[in-house]
Amino acid sequence: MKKSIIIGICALGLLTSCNKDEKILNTLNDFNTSMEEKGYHFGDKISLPAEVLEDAESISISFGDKETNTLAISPDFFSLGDNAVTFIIQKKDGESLYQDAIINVFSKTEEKNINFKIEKEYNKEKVFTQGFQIEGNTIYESDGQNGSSKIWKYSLGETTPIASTPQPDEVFSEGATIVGDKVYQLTWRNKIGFIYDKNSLKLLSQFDYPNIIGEGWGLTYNGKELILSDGSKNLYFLNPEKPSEVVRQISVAGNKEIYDNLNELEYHDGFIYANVWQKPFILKINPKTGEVVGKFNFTELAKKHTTGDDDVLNGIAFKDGKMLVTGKLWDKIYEVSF
Ligand SMILES: [Ca+2]
Repeated sequence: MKKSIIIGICALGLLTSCNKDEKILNTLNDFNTSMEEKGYHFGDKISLPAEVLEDAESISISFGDKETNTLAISPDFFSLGDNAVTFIIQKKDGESLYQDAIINVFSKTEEKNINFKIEKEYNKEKVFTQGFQIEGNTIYESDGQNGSSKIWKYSLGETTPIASTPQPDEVFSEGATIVGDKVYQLTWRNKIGFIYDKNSLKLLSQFDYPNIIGEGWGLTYNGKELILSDGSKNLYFLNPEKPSEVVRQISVAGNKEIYDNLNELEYHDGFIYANVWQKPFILKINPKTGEVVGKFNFTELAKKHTTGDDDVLNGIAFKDGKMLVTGKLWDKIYEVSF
């Protein structure tokens, strides 16, 4: 009889403790969910509800490979955009509680809508535009899809190739950019990039992707580093001499919005311009922080060409300070001043 009472008390004790733990975790989960839309900015502190704090000896946030116990939104731990983390509550009784959460970090200032004017339009060969750049009056373009991928160049407004190099059938071409007297070109899931002679577009060599990069999407060059998008919210900076290593990376977000699916890119005058896949927007991004400072809305232009999932806005180049924009399977290039 005595034995069963003791067991009964223990079980009751455990149950109370279990209920309390569950309540703490539910409160934490509700709090984190409520903060997702509002998000945080760098420098903010995470003010957890009193119920979460009262039994805690310490609370840390784990990112898997690193951990912080300051509850501060520091760029040393958090990136712009969504961060998948685990809260670890070390309780005063020695037990630990774990709760997964998404913490969104947004840029402090709101991205401006950039006013623009369409000055001119040029005819264009309908190809699956994945990489797009101009030097002088010559367009260098990477054309995608398995079985018909190529790198080619032609004069703006023309459709006759000056030079063209096809890829093997299993290669799906993606972003491309000019680096000195060479052209670098990405592939989608082949995990290799190609380097061509800019003049002849003859293949010179190829390179493997850094391990962290699963897919190649957009590519540009800031005069020192290649900048690569992989369809996520991240942009990767690579040394063109050692393109199989990532030098650094940034994540891209605006004031209220995370932008992933970053696609075709162009570096111009201190900023990165990026298409967002299947969206009629071009973002202007601070290359140091990843903050979106401005946004072009090309909805009206996209309406003229976009009929499905494939024929979307995708192609940014700069010619004499004006932006050239086009899309996959579009038969026009537009010259835009802003
Ligand atoms: Ca481009």
